[in-house]
Amino acid sequence: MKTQNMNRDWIATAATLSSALPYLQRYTDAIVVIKLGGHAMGSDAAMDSFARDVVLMQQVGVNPVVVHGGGPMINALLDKLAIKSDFVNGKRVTDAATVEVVEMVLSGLVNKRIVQAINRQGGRAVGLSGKDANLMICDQTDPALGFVGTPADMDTRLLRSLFEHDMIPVIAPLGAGRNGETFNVNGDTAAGAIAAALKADRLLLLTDVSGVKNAEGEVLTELKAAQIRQLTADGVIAGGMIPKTETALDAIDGGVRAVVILDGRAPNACLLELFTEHGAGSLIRP
Ligand code: X2W
Repeated sequence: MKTQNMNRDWIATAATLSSALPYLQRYTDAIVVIKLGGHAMGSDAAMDSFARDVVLMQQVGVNPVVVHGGGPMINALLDKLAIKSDFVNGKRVTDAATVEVVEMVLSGLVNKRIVQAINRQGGRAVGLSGKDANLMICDQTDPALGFVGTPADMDTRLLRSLFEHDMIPVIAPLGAGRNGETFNVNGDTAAGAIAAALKADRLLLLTDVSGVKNAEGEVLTELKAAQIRQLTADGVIAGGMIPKTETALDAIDGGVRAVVILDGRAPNACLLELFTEHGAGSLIRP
């Protein structure tokens, strides 16, 4: 027998769906690039929940693109192989042995885990790296970093043809060099470059912090690019947040309409951001 409580739950569900209508309409045909960092990839249950959100987005007319990291997973395999690894300004110093491990872990293990999770929720995800169809041709960032690349020439035709077929690109942050090299690209940098090349409506940077904070430690829910520059000059934005805010500013300069830095560990973080009045994390606009 059905109880009244259950009825009340259904009524609440229907009300939630109804209140989402203006947001669903706003995002029809929108391109939303989602950066899933290694630290934001938790348990299988959390991955399934993320995958469900991505499939729901696609189902309601958004074109989602997932760009992932996997720094902790690369560290784990480098440790097993007894290969030492250092970071300079948030970028991994990448020699010839290291770049092979980076490609194996990112394009292999991590990429396929995400693809499979999305497909298990009824989506059709396709795993790629920046090498596929010349999506992301890179220049060397700095000889001192070895095989670390900066995205230079982008070709998004493959992504657009996947959108036409309702397929969801899942992209590992590796790029080809002009002389046959493999370049390791910081995941945030890759997501920003792909979002800019697509002139995306939103870039969601899913991380393990709740957003950009002011000097009092409160999350700022809406910021202009100029405020980011000021907070950085004042030393309020510091440490690991700097690569995120730099990516956000570059993406906005490159034509992305808005960037959101949010906690990917929060349940349904992407849905909360896109389809409710509440939003989540810090929204950065030009
Ligand atoms: C990163 C790529 C993975 C990444 C690395 O080797 O760790 C560089 O540092 P997260 O999980 O997003 O940090 N590449 C050049 O960015 O992973």
